[in-house]
Amino acid sequence: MKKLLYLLVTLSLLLALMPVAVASAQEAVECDEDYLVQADDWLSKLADKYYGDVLAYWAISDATNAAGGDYATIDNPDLIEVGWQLCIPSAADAQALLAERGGAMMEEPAGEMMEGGYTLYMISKVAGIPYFELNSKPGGEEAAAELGDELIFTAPAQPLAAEQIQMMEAAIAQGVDAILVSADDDTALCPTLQKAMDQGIVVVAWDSDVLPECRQLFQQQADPEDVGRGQVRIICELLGGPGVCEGQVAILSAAATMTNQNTWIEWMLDEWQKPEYAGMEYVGTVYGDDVDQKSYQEALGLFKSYPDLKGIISPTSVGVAAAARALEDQGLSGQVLLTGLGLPSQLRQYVKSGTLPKFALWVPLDQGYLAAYMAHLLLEGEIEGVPGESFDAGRIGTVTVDENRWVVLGPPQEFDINNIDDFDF
Ligand code: RAM
Repeated sequence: MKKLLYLLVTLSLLLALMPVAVASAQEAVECDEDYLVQADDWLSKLADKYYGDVLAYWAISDATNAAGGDYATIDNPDLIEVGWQLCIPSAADAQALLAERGGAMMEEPAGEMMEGGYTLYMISKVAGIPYFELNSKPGGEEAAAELGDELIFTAPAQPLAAEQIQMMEAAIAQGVDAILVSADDDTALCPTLQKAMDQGIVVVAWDSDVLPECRQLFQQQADPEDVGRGQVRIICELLGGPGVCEGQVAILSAAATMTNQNTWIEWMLDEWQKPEYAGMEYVGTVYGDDVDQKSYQEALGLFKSYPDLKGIISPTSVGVAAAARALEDQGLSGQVLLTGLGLPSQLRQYVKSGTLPKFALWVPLDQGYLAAYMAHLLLEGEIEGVPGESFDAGRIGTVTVDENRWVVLGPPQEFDINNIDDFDF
């Protein structure tokens, strides 16, 4: 057990806002226990274990940050890493820390935690995907900066609805103004999102939808029918063209619960019924969960299960990059043709080597921007999110809410050897 001087860590915000309160919050606290973070740990889970209250996670976060030395520095309580050393204060100390923090936060009216703006909590499917972190995130931040909001961009360590739920519950407890989610599951998130809406929190789904009753609007990247039909059209083109294309073709998807991939696949299978694809045999879909290694292994599995495989469609930025690598590692480039949805920056080399002659995407930076813009306008009451409503979305221009309460970004763009060097996202 280590004795340490604790300086309450609502830090600069409070220092600026409440100098008197902060001065009085200086006190000595002890780490009742040191805790090393294990796989699958979450601060709220530990708070539940030690204090019987998932919302007491701030006490662990604040005490750990104050502890210094070998203890971790927690910038975002939603993201802790295996091996980090945490300071677990006694229940009494934890209560005192929460009282200080709660009291301080209550000084700020809900919805006005940041000066002059809203707090937008934007969550993607899983951490570590360039599509999200190098594109959707800066897009969301760009809109938030323009509109005077704060955007917190985060993601679960694994592509699991249970982790998204836990993170969103914590965000609700912290009093965010809007939740923007790319869903790992269309139904499992619903009770949490409905609770958020009941509390007046704006809910916008983006990229991967939830059931319509669980969000106000959905930022749809492109018409899913165009995306799905387009993927089958492209693989047929790569295998000889309509009426000629033939051979076994498989789909390598993300996770089986992910709405956007599932919707695209429905449209692919519908397109596949057309007579011009009669020679192409759909052999099935495998799931790489939007995790690189799993996707790579699933691609290898396909090569093994279907030695005569002629084509793969991978409608996920993670899957398509992993499949391209697997094809080249196995010397199958050109023998099994690949298309999918992915980032030009990740796929350029495979277009040039002929492994992936053509693929599609929209501009994910714009997707993040539009989603944040929509959340802001709902918060301002400038839009209600009802079908038929048109509004100005900054640099995107005028957009319209359709009958599904989707706001569609635009048609997908196709990339091949002729234009791949024109795109750097
Ligand atoms: C992955 C994710 C995302 C999808 C893109 C195409 O990054 O699955 O949801 O929109 O691929």
